[in-house]
Amino acid sequence: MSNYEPKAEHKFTFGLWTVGNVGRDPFGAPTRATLAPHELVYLLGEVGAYGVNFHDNDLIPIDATTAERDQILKDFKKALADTGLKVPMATTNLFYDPAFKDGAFTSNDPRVRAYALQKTMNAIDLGAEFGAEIYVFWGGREGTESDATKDPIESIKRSREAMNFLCEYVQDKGYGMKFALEAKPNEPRGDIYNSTTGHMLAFIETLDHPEMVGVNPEVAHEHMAGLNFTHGVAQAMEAGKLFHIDLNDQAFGRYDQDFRFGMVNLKSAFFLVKLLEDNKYDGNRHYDAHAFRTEDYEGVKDFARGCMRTYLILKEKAEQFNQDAEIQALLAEINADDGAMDAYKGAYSADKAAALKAVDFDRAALGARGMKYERLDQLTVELLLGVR
Ligand code: DIG
Ligand code: MN
Ligand code: MN
Repeated sequence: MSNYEPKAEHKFTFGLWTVGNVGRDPFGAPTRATLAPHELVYLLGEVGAYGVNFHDNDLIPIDATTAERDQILKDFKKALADTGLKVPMATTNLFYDPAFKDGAFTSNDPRVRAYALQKTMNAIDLGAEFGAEIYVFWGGREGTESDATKDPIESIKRSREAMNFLCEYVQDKGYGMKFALEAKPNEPRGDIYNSTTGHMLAFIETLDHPEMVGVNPEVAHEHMAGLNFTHGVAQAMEAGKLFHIDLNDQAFGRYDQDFRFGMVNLKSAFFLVKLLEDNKYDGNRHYDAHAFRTEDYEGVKDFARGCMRTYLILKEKAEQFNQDAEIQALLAEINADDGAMDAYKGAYSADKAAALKAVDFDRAALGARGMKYERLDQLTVELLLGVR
């Protein structure tokens, strides 16, 4: 039996808000006590995580006194030193406080927009203090319930102005951080701007410093939009913009469930892990997920271990897929190329276009070919079921 124990090299990380989730939901009170940040670091150390991430207010409550802040930071730093955990990513809570009820960077109130910039600069400073190299932006409140309230083009401009300002702040401070933008289609707002990873990739290209900015796709959020998560991640990866990733799971057509990785869609989780591993993704594997509300903290540890074990088991399945002789023979046959079309590949030329227009294709034969995808997918399913 292989060893599915997490190691630092796997770069498995969790946010304080994930294992620290107290089980509150819109219809129920917390089912778990609140643990302090340093207690959560020890919990993550116990289960074998590589790193811990935080929103500014996960670590320092928004109304903390200076003395409280100093004590929290002292305890947190000691826990990091004791466990060896890193802080690879930080982010800002621009969604919980009532001040952000109408958004942060896209709020209709210019004082809120300015306060959001101030809060984010301070949170960036805090992340830099712990060596965070990735800074995530999730605009949970950047949106509308009624489009009577905001001009969507003005909202794009406000978002761009904020990102340009904050990119230059990071450059000015010499932090060397990169930004990762996280999309979500809705919840908590009726509709959230830049609703999918694809929207974010387009938005990034309109910024003054696009080289500093990538994406942080989340499984649950793309599933909420009814999309194939692996395809979105592939597009970000191919564009050199996969700066971070939020792993979890999510049934389609549901509110944001943030389930344990692989809990719902094992097959799509397999293709995601295969994509990341085949392409030697070297970023953090962040689990933005939380345990069922039914769990105590032993159950939270089960949740965290399950996230990491499932990833490692699927990583082994991907290696097995790549070494499976029958699967690989099928893929070779499916992708066979006799070179007959080589003259028409690659960049355009007038000669190439003229020659291609003169080719007489046997359309019936093209349509009659059996692709053997049923066999290939069945072999994949049987590999995942453990009978290959
Ligand atoms: C929710 O999916 C968001 C926030 O938790 C956080 O800002 C971001 C970082 O993973 N994900
Ligand atoms: Mn989510
Ligand atoms: Mn997330």
